[in-house]
Parts: sequence; C-alpha cells; structure tokens
Amino acid sequence: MKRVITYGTFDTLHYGHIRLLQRARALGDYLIVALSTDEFNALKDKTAFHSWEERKAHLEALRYVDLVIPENTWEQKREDVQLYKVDIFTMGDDWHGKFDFLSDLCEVVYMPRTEGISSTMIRDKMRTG
Ligand code: C2G
Repeated sequence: MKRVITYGTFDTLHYGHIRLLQRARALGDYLIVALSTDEFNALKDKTAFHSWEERKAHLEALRYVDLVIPENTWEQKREDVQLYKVDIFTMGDDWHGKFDFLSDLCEVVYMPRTEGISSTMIRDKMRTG
C-alpha cells in the first residue's frame, strides 16, 4: 500500500485540481489531502470562497481522494508524513523545490500544473459575469 499526500486550498474545485489529484492518486494506492483551513489560508494571503467543510466535502466526493485532513501550519508536513506513513509527497510544480526538505522521509514529486484555469480566474469571472 503506497500512500501519497498533497496539500492545498482547493477552492472552487476545478479540473486543474482534479487532474492534480488524479495524477497524485495514480502515484500510489491511497491519497491523503491536507486541506488548508481558513486560518492557514490567511497565512497564505488567501480567502477561500467556500468554507473548509464545503471544500472538504467536494474533495471527499472525488474517487481519487481517500482521506482529508486539516492543514493548519507550514510546519506540519514532516509530522504528517511520519504519522500517516506517507511514501510520496506531491504538489504542483509551482512549488518546485520548496518541499525538498522532506526527501529524507519520502519521495518528493512535483507535477506540471494545468494551465489556463485557477480559482482566482473563476472568482473573477463570477464577480464580473
Ligand atoms: N494546481 C494545478 N493546476 C492548477 C491549479 C492548481 O495543478 N491550474 C495544483 C497546485 O499546484 C497545488 C494544488 O493544485 O498542488 C492545489 O492548489 P491550491 O489550492 O492553489 O493550493 P496552494 O494554495 O498552492 O496550497 O502547503 C502547501 C499549500 O497549502 C499549497
């Protein structure tokens, strides 16, 4: 059982997120998503449109996601990897290199982002119509 973990806000879930989660799950047999809380989003200067509970429900509806846990801090990743016995940590390559410090604990894989879609773009379109 190869266990994979990824982190993010996953606001206004879109096909860029879903392709990321699909590829992440395909790296192993079990995918954990650490979902940014609203408090942690504030640390990322982000304000999600959907609540944490709504974003969690969206992710849990996907066949690629096996478990959703809260992401509260930048520092929790090492503990999460050990606690959940993670074999592979993966993120989109906009984070390339940023989490290499985990490579003594697990494999670190950065995957190409999906171009042409973002939560910001969706929110702007929702605002302007
Ligand atoms: N993503 C993607 N393609 C897009 C948009 C997002 O592949 N068009 C990926 C990102 O690279 C990331 C994941 O989807 O791996 C979630 O994206 P966000 O919700 O924007 O996550 P972010 O704010 O980058 O949070 O501790 C890490 C942070 O919590 C990452």
